[in-house]
Amino acid sequence: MKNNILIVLALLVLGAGAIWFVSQSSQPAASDTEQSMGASTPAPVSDSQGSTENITPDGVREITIEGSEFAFSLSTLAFKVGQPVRLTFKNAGEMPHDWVIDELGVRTKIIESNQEDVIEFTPDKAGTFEYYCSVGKHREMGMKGMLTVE
Ligand SMILES: [Cu+2]
Repeated sequence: MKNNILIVLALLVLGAGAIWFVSQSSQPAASDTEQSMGASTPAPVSDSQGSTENITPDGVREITIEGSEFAFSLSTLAFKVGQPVRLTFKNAGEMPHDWVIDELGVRTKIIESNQEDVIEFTPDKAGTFEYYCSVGKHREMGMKGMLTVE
């Protein structure tokens, strides 16, 4: 008697397993494509919104700029007087680089390839200022850009 119950239970488990297996194997075609489409669609959106700049809840402007031979990833920037900036400078090149604005007294460290330096500053005056790399002749070779502060 006990053996019979065990056999019935075993058959139930096997039956449930078989039903589960069939329902699993019949679905992936649809759900996989949906998932991969769902995963790939939002990614570019968040990239284009978040990769280079963002404003934190406490009003800090976050921005990322990359330097390489011999240019910055952004050739123009616009900041606001009095709004704090948290700037991440990434060296995407092979040589050491930095990011400098003389008029605002702002500069990152000179960083090696694949390094990054984060600086925080608050522009205290309006104007148009050139930012540049102070290493070697990089500035003359095009490692510069225009910052407008309003
Ligand atoms: Cu440089």
